[in-house]
Amino acid sequence: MKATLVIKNIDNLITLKGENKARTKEKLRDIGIINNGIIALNGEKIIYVGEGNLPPHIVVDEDTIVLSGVGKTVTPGLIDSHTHLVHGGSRENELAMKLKGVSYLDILAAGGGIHSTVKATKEASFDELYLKAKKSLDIMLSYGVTTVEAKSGYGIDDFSTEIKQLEVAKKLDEDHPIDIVSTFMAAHAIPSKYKNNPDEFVDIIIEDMIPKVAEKKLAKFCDVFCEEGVFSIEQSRRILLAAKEHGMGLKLHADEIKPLGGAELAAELNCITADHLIAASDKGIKEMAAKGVIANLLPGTSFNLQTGKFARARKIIEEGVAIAISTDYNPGSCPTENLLLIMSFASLIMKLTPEEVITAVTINGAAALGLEEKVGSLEVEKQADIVIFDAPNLEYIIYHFGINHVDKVIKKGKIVYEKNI
Ligand code: IZC
Ligand code: ZN
Repeated sequence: MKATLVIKNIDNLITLKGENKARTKEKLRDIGIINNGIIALNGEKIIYVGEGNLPPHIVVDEDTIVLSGVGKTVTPGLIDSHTHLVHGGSRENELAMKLKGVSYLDILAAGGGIHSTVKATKEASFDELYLKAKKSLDIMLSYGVTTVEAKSGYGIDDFSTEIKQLEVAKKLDEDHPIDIVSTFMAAHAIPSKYKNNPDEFVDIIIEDMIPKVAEKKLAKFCDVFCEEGVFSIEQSRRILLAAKEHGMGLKLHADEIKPLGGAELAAELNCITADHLIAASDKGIKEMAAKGVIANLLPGTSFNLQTGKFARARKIIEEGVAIAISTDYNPGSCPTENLLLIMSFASLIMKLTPEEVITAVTINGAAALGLEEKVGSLEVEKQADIVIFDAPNLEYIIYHFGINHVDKVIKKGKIVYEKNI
């Protein structure tokens, strides 16, 4: 078979070879490294992964692009499985309040926070939202990210804005090298109009919005911000059960700030992920392990909220829960697209090993989006989404933090980003 692209003499080829499912416990550290590795692609697919030279049945001719992997570390394309990508405006005005100690939930309760982004997103045109999100995707791609989840949630009761966000994400999925997976999240804040009767808004989400989003096939998943002063456990349960009936996968912003029992609810409903989990209880973590719910950990948000509290990642792993790691890119609680920085936070602050971190942003990130059969590891037949790092080993990428070590990004077999130095 003809190879269209080959990377040879790769110092550290990190394959993540193994079962196409979220990895737990010691399997989180089994990342399938090949020294002096070689990988061959044909079109969008991987056709060979091994050590040394290619076997005779893989044909290299004058049309084959051949790249050197000397001094390089190669990984699967990184997956950012929790972002609020499409939004208008930004919230740097909150910095002064944060520095004075005003909390995220206090800013929200005072009508700021998410509500100010709702206003900016309503006012922005489709094209403005598209160009802003595209700029973020270009940054993400430069950091080695090849698949991104994007939530709506800045229209809340204004359904046309929710749809506008999802349609922007859909168009970007078509136009941009990065694959985008959409999540419907009108349940992101209680609109001021429904402050005194939030259940009425919950009814609207269930009866009007979810059926229409499902019919238009605009979202693979549904998510709820289950938090004190936002959506209660009971309201979150009702919304997610309705989404399930309409064929959507379930996600939950669980126990981010207050310990409401979000982890327990995610387990009860068989959510694909429970995200944040900073205040998750021991019981909730155990129940997630029993049900195979993936913990999506977002240390950049803890850093930005300045509470000093991070998810208990080591405990979560010990209990047998699979972990993913994401940026949570959003204009309020984590305004960065830089997944590499978040990976360093996951290691340096949450005490994850580099092996656990890379697994969390590749095969486990893929599983967090239901894409584990297609991406997340470098194996024959998988989609050729690959990052070449200008780094001698994985530890170096995590340890030498805040720097972009990406040399090239390959998406569906094509070089889509190259560092220009
Ligand atoms: O805009 O504040 N946590 N939702 C829940 C967010 C953060 C995004 C935001
Ligand atoms: Zn979020």
